[in-house]
Amino acid sequence: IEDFKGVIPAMLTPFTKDEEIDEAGIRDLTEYLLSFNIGGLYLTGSTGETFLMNEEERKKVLEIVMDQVAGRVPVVAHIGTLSTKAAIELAKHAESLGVAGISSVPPFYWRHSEEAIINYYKDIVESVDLPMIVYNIPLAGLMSVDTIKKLAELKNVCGVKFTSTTLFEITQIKDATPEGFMIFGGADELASSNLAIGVDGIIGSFYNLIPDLFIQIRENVKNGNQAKAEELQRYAVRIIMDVLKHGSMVGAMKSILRKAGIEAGYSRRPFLNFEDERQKEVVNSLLSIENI
Ligand code: NAY
Repeated sequence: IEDFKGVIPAMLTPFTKDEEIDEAGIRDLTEYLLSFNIGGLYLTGSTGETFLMNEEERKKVLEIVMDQVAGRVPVVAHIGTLSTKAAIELAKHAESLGVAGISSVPPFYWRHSEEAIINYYKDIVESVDLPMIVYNIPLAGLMSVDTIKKLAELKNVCGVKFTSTTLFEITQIKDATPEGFMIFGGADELASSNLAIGVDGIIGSFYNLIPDLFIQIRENVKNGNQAKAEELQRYAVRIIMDVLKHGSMVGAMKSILRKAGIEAGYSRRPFLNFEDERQKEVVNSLLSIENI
């Protein structure tokens, strides 16, 4: 897991037009992403439309990617779901495939108590021998720094992926957790800032679409050229906002990638796919930005 760092795409899951798992597309997209200097792949997370898949499908996607990657970069599998029992099954399956680690959102929807949430993570990490990256994201109910601190005390909880558009909590988490506890920035809008405050890596959706731009941002931060990193980040934010304004972010990104000849496939409903007239609008707005 120590090698899991830098720019890490939260990989899209290509589906066919009729919403089946698109094995060829998954393999193509994997190869495309591996052609950049990425630090790993984060599988079946929000960007991977994980909650639109059943458990068998989630396993299948992971199997295909693990086979295609063949050890070239570390893969972390998001195994989170509403039921501890199901999450453990996914975790064991991921372990059998040789992933570098697992990750999970807290169980959401029922607004569980802190105790139930901690038990959820505890039960998972005790059932496998894999590092766990806790996935803290407002969509699943943002956990407090104090809860993260408690989770960090569990065996094998090695880090947190913090997806928020505020920065200060990352510094609080750093202060509250032991040296070496890994922190991943999850908001692509804040990539340069997250890197500047010393996150181990950035995991996000837009590293499927414009990985090179974020790799350059990281290089500039690493080389002490923060001003250049900020300039590139401003450009990235324009692209992000322009894609987000269409809604159905994953559908919009896939539409752009398809147009660019990358077999990223389609999204599952209710996400929109922008394959009609609106595809032009999605793609054109991006192209007009590129000319700025
Ligand atoms: C995942 O599991 O797919 C992620 O890590 C995604 C993190 C993303 N957050 C959400 C809510 O999708 O990359 C970000 C996000 O799409 C981006 O910052 C644009 O807002």
